[in-house]
Amino acid sequence: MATYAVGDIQGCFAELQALLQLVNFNENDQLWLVGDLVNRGPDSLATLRFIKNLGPRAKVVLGNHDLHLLAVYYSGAKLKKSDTLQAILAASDCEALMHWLKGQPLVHFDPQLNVLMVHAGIPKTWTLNQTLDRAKEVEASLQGDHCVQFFEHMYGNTPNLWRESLTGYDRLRCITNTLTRMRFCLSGQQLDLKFKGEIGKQPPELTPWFEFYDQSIPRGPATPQILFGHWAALMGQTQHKNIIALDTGCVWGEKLTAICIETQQLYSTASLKK
Ligand SMILES: [Mn+2]
Repeated sequence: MATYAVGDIQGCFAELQALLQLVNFNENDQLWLVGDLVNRGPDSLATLRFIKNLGPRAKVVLGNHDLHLLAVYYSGAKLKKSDTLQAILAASDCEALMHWLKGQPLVHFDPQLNVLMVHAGIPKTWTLNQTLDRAKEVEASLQGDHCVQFFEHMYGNTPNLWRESLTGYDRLRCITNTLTRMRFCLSGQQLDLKFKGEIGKQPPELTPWFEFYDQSIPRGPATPQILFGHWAALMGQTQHKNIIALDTGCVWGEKLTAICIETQQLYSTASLKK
């Protein structure tokens, strides 16, 4: 049995199939997905159906594009010009797919493997248990009776600095933005949420979240490995062996990447985008 974690698919279903073939993915294996299963790419509907049908063999965390799709479906959020979500919204099984997607977590932690998966990243001040608890606050809102209100309040870049005293939708928005949209932070840990580019080209006041995180975590075997996506411009490079970036820009014409968690072997298949 092997566990493969795959970077942002964003509807690149053919590349996902090619990658699974490359690793000889079989019925004893588990598939982890770092989120952004859908949007911008050509076949988000087939991607969602395939992963849902894996049942308990798939572990998914939600990304910002997945949450956007849910907000469009549940609260009538507007589609953007570049969204490629129409086929899902028109599908006969749309409701079942959305219900399944809405039930997925923002963070997945496997204590046996000692691996934590999140779409964007973890702030340096959040312990593992705090991270799981804060993710659960958002998950409870998504899965509860008031998910429409959650989606109506989800969009926005503020508050950009986490504090425990935050309440209500400001608190849920800050947790959601941190776990699903963070890339660069200011020195005081404020989220930037605007600059998406390569490291080295950012404004001087910005630092990647994982540099702060790496400086703050205790060293040793108990520290979980972090798997994340969301940041195609990194092309898999963080320079930290326990912080693994899996988004390698398949939807932008680059490649789709997976890591076998047990062996730490990386695999990738080229984008089919013309
Ligand atoms: Mn993303």
